[in-house]
Amino acid sequence: MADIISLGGLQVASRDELGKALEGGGCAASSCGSKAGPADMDPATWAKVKDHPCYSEEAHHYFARMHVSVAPACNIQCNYCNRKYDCANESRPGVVSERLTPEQAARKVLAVAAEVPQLSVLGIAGPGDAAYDWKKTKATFDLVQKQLPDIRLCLSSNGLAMPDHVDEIVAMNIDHVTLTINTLDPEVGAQIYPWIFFRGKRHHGIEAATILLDRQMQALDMLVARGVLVKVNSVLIPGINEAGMQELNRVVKQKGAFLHNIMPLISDPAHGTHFGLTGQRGPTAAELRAVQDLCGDGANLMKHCRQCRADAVGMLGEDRGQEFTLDKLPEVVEDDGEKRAAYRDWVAREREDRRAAAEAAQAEVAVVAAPPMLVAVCTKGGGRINQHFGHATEFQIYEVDAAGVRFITHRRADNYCVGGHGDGETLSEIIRTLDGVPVVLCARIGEAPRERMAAAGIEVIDTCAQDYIETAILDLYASRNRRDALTA
Ligand code: CLF
Ligand code: SF4
Repeated sequence: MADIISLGGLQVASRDELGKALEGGGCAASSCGSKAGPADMDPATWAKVKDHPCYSEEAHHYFARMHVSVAPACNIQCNYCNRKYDCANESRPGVVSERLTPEQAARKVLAVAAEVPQLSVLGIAGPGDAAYDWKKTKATFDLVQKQLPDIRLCLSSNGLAMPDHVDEIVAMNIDHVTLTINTLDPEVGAQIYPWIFFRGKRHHGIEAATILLDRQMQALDMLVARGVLVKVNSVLIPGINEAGMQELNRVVKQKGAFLHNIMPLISDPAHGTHFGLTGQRGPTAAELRAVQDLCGDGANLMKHCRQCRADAVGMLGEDRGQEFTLDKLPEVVEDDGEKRAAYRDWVAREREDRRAAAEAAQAEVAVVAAPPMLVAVCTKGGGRINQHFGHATEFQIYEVDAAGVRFITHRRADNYCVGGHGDGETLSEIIRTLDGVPVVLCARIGEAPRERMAAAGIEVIDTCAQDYIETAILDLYASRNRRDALTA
């Protein structure tokens, strides 16, 4: 008898059926717009990133991560952090995650792996510092590696303790490490870090920032030299560190960082952080984009970060953490990895198909001489336009021109449709959120919201349901420009 494979709400009888079920009933055209694909790097690096939703923009359409919050101790103070909450170097501030022992965490990872075939990475990203609270980090990773050798391990740190653990990190096959580096200038650092605790002593001001920066650079050099992929996170703090961001980007690229993730400061008095209480604001979307654009020639930028929770579970942009809280975990979990293997086979085929179609669609726009266009997309994952407008809680924003299609950012909004009814106030908010974006592609939209969006100057198109995102955008851009040329 064929094995039944269950994926979310789907139950299918074979790997081929799993593929079909995930593809949906849509058009066969496909594309891959991610510029960082196998053609852009050596095979060993591609093998490390192809299933990692944070290190590969393309992979974030297919793969899920989960975090476990096991290492709460921290050795520095950041002015954007309140220790009651998650580590704001990687996660959304003002959120409290469920703290676990290494044994509880390993049980949770097993339970999630059995239910979520997209799971490819386990990360430890606060609260606290995974390299400083090392014993708990290591114990967790050791347990998980024994049970689930196909799950990649990933950790995030402020870097101060990191040089002490590089040998173990390499020995444990942890091949993805995030270092948060906010500045190269100790005087700027002193405005971000009031103190650090290093080698049994507390340091303040410029002295503290100098030690931290030296250790961060040492950690970056050591990890890169040992073949670990390093992502550098930088929290963009207007008026404090934005002037040095381009130089920071250049230096981390020169030192071999794989990605640079420039994240907006999220500051709110309710979070009780120094910056929140003293009125330090975060950057606007335009300010963040301007800094990212300045860094275009430096380290590859990550633009799809969702600043997720320290106990997040699922695809980036979704959080299934509440389905897997400690009280809901089964005592015994059976997992043979079959569902994950089937899913990965399907993704490999799907990616090839997308790439072939992308090349064809790209050829159509290569001759277009027109300004770039922004397009918002509603998607549930799989790289397809497969979400109802009313269900979208975020819009993925792409830019297209003759050079091709590029992911720019995501913009969050409450979903318009709740309990089968549209909410006019939410629609007004969505219109504000989509400021400057003239077109939305979605799987479906009702007539009433379509008309209101059109009145606000935003066209919503639902004739490309289930198409691959990049192909649909390229086709739209090419056909618009053909039409404009005919009517000129
Ligand atoms: Fe987690 Fe971070 Fe690893 Fe990803 S998250 S430890 S690298 S597995 Fe990813 Fe989340 Fe952004 Fe982090 S979207 S907050 S970058
Ligand atoms: Fe908070 Fe993370 Fe900074 Fe520690 S490293 S103070 S947990 S933001």
